[in-house]
Amino acid sequence: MSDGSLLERTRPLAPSAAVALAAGVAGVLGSFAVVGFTPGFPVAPVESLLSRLMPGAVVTFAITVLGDIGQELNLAFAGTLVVALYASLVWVALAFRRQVDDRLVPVLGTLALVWVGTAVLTLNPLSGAGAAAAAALVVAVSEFAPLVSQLTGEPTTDGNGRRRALSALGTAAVAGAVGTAVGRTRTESASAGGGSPDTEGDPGDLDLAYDVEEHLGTAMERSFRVGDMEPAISEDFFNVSISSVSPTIAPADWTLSVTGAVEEEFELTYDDLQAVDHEHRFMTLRCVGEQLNGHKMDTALWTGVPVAPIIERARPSSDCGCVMLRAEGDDFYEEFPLEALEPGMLAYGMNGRPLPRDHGAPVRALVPGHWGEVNVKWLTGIEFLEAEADGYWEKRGWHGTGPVKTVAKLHGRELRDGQVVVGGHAYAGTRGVSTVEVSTDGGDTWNEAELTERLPGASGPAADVGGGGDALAADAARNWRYAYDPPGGEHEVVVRAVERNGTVQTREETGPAPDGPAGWVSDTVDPDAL
Ligand SMILES: Nc1nc2c(c(=O)[nH]1)N[C@H]1C(S)=C(S)[C@@H](COP(=O)(O)O)O[C@H]1N2
Ligand SMILES: [Mo]
Repeated sequence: MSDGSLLERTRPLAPSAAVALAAGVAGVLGSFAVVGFTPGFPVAPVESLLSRLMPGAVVTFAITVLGDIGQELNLAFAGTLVVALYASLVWVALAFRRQVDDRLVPVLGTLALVWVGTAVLTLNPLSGAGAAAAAALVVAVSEFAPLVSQLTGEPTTDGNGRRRALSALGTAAVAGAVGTAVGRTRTESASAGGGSPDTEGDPGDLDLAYDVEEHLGTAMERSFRVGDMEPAISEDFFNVSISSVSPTIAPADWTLSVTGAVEEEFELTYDDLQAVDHEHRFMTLRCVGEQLNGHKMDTALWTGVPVAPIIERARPSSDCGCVMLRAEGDDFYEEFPLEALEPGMLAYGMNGRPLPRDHGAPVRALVPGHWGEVNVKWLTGIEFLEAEADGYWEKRGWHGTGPVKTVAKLHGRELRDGQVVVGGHAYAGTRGVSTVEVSTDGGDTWNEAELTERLPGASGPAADVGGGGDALAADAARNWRYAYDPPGGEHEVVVRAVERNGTVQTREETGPAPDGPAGWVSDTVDPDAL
């Protein structure tokens, strides 16, 4: 039986498709092995492109109805597209095999096509090499496996197609498993301090470990733990980004450009930021797209520098009083009043460690009392505008550039000494929470909950510069809890926060779109189920 016989030429379609598909999957995991979950991963640009092209209404539906699953589906779809792309490239390489009678042709063809395809997608030759090598390995095994069996005298012809397909699948499975394992460690090292593995979570890097430890200790003391609720400082800080794969920016490569309608345009480096006095601030972030009693509201101790001196140095010259923050890494941008940015900070530390990659390493903006979206991560530009403009989310129909809405969440419940205890977090941005009221009869009667002391105010050498030099945190949530004798059977617990000026949290319910969820959180509590 020689190559190029009629039988070889008319080999059934299915095995080739299986080989192409297996090679496609191996290709994706091969690139993952080399670059991990970083922008070099070919699925990343496809996913970003899909989210960018998606009509605002579809994105809003996904956010409000599907929640995080929407983004996961998008990522899975992007992955499928890349597998399909690789499979078609491999298919082309396999088709050549029918023209040119050489087993190396589809192997080399796969190498070249997949490498170029990935490099075009990611501009990352290394990622392309990983993808190409893995895909070509699968093709090589499928090409040479039948030859090996022929040499060892096994019966061939009938089984050839199936053998090709099976050996391809087997190779893809092994390459895939190795690729996944190696890629995970790659992702971890990329996540460390914005790209340099050496700085991974090393508090010493911030040169402030002692202060921070003390602050975090205080925050833990000012926490209530009821059932599943998180303490004052979140252990699992939420994550919202337009791309599933976070940009990777090493501190040494980072610059911040200050441009636009200003007297002086300039650029700052990471070292420039480190050279000026820092401050620590407890601040809460809340996402406009979350559900009313959702978990996209968290508090951390942030370390960085006040924005005010940067604005002063630039000397804004337009009447607009508006500013655009930009992140080149994921092409995100948000516009909002300059006034809101003035008391803000540029953070490079979070809870005593370098800012994690997924939270915007090396530097993000923090805008007190405003919805999460204007707290731009991977910040690379502050542009002072002549006229107002829409941000990324506003172009998609959201209104998330204003102050956060007030909310009291119900996240914990338990039985303690025969009493029901409920608890949660209350937040009113910079308006502050003065009391939280709880009703255990569906809203007929109200009782005052216990509140934790407010978290400490900004500290560190720059604490006064940002206007945050008060003794108490200007923009941090507080914990509440309320214990009561169970009324017997299921009952409706309703919670509402009262702001410092006496304003009671709005009762009227609205969904998250377009300007954040409103209403009182209400939930059924069944003491017998606790
Ligand atoms: N560059 C960039 N910054 C961003 C986003 C983003 O997608 N890209 N998401 C915003 C949104 S919608 C929110 S709610 C917060 C979430 O911050 P976190 O992921 O650190 O919790 O980041 C904001 N900053
Ligand atoms: Mo958000």
